Amino acid sequence: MSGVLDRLIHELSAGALQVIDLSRPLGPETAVIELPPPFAPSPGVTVEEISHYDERGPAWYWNRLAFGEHTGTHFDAPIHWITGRELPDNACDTIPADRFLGTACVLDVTAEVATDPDFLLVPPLIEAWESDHGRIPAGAWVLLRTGWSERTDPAAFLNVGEDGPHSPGFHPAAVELLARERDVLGLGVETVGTDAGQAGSFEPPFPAHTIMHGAGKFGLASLCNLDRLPPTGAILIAAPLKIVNGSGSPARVLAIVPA
Ligand code: 23J
Ligand code: MN
Repeated sequence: MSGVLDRLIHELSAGALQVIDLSRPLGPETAVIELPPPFAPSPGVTVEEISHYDERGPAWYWNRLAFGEHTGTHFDAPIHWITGRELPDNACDTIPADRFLGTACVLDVTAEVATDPDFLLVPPLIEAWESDHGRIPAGAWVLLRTGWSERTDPAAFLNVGEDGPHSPGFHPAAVELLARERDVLGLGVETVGTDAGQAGSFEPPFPAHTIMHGAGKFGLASLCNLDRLPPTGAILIAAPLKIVNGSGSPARVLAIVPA
């Protein structure tokens, strides 16, 4: 029991470390982002049986799946956004696999979001978090805990009004700080996308996509169970399918935490 990997397995089986599933179920009920016309819509999930222990396959059951790359709990690759289109190793199949693991910094704005669904994380709140927990290290995932994953009803989760969706996210200055001065691995959120609902009218539009992906960084959307993570110290595993030229992928996102 000397090596770090032996200790990891021992502590997992002894219950000193736990695996937390940060992924939501992926199925026909999964709510997908609603983009206004003239933009092409996200298609949602369809599941079609290929066989079910029947004449189509007497001893096997399997399904044909269809969905957009950005569906449910999913990973955003830099190639998703025009700002990241020319970067090296910017797609699901070319990102080096060691970048699918990182430490997680969890910033809790649940109380603020409870009274303001359009709440945005701003730089002073990042600095306040750092004075409590230490500087966000390079290569860390920054996870925004909002409580939004408790909205299991699709309409409440998307929260679309006449003036578009209302959901929390990051102020452009916060994204700039995290991308350029902290050199994070990426941003993770409980909402349908990494940008706030109203972010289409920000400057720049969709800063969590425009700035992060332009800097070669990633996104994770529709996470859950962030309330089960410590502010620091969790290890996150978030690997997209190895889709050739993929802009993103549903992912099983896991965290390893002290029990
Ligand atoms: C496509 C267009 C705009 C946005 C998105 C997708 C996402 O949020 C996403 O899932 O990456 S804002
Ligand atoms: Mn996405």
